[in-house]
Amino acid sequence: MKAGTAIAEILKREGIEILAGYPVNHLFEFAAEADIRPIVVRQERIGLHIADAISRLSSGRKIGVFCMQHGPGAENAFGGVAQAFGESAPILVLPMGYPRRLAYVPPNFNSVISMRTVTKSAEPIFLPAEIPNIFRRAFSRLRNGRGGPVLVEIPNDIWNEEVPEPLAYEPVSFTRYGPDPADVKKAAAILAKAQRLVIYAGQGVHYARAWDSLKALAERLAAPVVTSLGGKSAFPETHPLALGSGGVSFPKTVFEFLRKADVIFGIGCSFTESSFAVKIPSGKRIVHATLDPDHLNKDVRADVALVGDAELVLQALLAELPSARRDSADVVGEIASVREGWLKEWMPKLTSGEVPLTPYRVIWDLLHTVDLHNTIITHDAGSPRDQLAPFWTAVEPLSYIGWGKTTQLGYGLGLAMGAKLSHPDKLCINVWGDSAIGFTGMDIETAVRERIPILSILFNNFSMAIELKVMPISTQKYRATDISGDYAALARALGAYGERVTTPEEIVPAIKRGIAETKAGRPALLEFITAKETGISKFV
Ligand SMILES: Cc1ncc(C[n+]2csc(CCOP(=O)(O)OP(=O)(O)O)c2C)c(N)n1
Ligand SMILES: [Mg+2]
Repeated sequence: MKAGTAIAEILKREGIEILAGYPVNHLFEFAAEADIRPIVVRQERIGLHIADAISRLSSGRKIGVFCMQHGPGAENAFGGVAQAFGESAPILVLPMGYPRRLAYVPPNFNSVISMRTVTKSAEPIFLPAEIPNIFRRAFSRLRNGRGGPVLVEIPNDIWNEEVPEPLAYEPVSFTRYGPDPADVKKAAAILAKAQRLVIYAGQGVHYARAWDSLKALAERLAAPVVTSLGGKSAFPETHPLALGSGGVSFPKTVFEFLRKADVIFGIGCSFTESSFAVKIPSGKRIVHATLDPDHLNKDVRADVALVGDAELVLQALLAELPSARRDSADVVGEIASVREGWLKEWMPKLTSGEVPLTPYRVIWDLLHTVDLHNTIITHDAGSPRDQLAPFWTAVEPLSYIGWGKTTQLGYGLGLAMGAKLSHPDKLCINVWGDSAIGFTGMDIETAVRERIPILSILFNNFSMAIELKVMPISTQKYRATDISGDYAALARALGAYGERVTTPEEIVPAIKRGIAETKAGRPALLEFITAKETGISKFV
């Protein structure tokens, strides 16, 4: 069998149904022959972001795959691979490579060499007969341990070479690993004795599908739960013990409870120090449970470390802890009162009748218009992230795609498209600003052409508002932070539904029209003309 046929057959056996990418890469043809649907994007980053969402929303059970050309395609894909690396998203990246005799000759771009710093592993194919071994290694890395892009470079001169038959490939298995029982005992003792325990849940809870166990532990210990941005929606934010998520911005509940905590239990998180993660206050006892031992004592020192799958860790702790539930009345009352005070302060913005609109009013109206149980939403980089995350109430696991280890403008569109491909029956939304659309906006055409009816919520304030405080002189002297565009018209020109909204009364009706369009199979972009809002919910 031909090398190309063998690779497509391996993908098929691994359950791959979609191949996102940008030509030329001959895998498209071999894969289409094997009934794997191609999604051809308008630029490489978007395809990687689509693959990223496919992996995330299946907790890594269905792997997102992306292919691109050698040279320019691979060069242009670097950003998307780096974003997935920052986010630990397990995606399979399949660049074509220069013919083997030229692959290591400058100035040819060699993906294996150049992307090694942003991949979990990167391996070239030299011998067709090795294809099953190479992909067995690749899928094992994708399915086990902490995620990240895994790259296999396919030289352009290998496609039609022979692979021995029958093809020796069986899908690889998942393996979970759990914590040392001695450490579980120590951790349980600390958690049981804590006076003001806070649970900090990261995206490892999503990958382990440990949502029920997290809830059981929080309820057993009457412990409030904060999530990282990546962990958002791992704990229902309508639960009386929910504090909300921590990023650049966060609800006051997050700040108050972390500040007053005596013990913080991190589960499925890296505790990475980042501008996009809430600061972990010093002087706390830390119990850190993570899949990756490399995360231990990286940015935050752990008093007790638990290495393993979040579900196995939580199950082990639940078995070790006293089975009686602690009374949660006091802590629940305290959370409710802090939240109430905080929301009261924000209510004027959230319900503002101002023109230009405040983005907060749009977010608030959106939150109260959609069916939260059937919605998946993601933010973009910059202000829209910081405006949306504290106020969006995620009720179902994986209903919020949060991110922020690195934050490339334009990431949200591809994520929403990957979400819609994974869940055609759900409303999939990306919320972005007029800077973000500048990066990936042309791929609205991909959403139209590939029948991926997402709802795009755009805040157009004709500015990079978040940079106003950073660039006051350049703004005043040269208007360097001004940008402009008619993005509803752009969406229409690309075949989507596009509507510009300028008044508060039109917000909800426009959202309803947008949703109706998506239900009829057409992507919709609602362009809200907003103020240059720079206020965010933040406490120090
Ligand atoms: C690729 C990339 N380049 C630069 C940045 C830095 N950055 C973050 S937000 C932002 C501007 C955001 O403007 P906009 O999306 O219009 O939101 P606004 O602040 O105006 O509400 C910039 C330049 C980034 N996140 N990603
Ligand atoms: Mg803007």
